[in-house]
Amino acid sequence: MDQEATLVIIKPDGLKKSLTGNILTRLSEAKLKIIGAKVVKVGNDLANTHYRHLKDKPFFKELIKYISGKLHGENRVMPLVYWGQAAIGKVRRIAGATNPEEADPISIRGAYGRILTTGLYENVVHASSDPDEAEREIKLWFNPEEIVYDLYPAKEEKSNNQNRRVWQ
Ligand code: IDP
Ligand code: MG
Repeated sequence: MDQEATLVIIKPDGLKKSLTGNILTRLSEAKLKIIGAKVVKVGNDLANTHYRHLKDKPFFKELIKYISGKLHGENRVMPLVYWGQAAIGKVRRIAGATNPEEADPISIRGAYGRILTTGLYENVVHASSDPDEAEREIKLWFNPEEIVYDLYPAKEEKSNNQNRRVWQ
């Protein structure tokens, strides 16, 4: 298995419930490297772009409210890039199944997730599910200079007379 990168997002419920430390501890079991991390305020555009492939689902509106913090009065999320051998699968296993009721009780979602009365799965973390999704999501949430490794091709761009790196 090749080295690969994957995106994890600690969702607003994870931050609201002070689970950041627990989640990072669980993820450290995979022995992957964190190569990017930050705290981000999620607006509607970022939320809609991140979940655009789910826009026809009945839970989409609630999902956008959830990831943009409107269900928790907490519009922070914590995106992280993990890197290493078979990173995508390892992180998905530790995160657990999408439905927290079906997730392994010792996975992050099984331990800390719940199903809201609206039916939405409030499941604490996001994790990329395949290499294409990981690339799209990492490029959406991070600029090249916010990641320690050169994961994908980037180029210099001049803006306000300053050079900065953007994804190609
Ligand atoms: P994933 O997060 O396990 O990759 P996706 O299908 O990508 O699952 O869905 C994105 C998010 O939408 C889930 O993490 C969960 O919060 C929510 N979600 C997915 N499927 C359902 C559902 O059937 N009912 C309610 N919420 C759902
Ligand atoms: Mg998904």
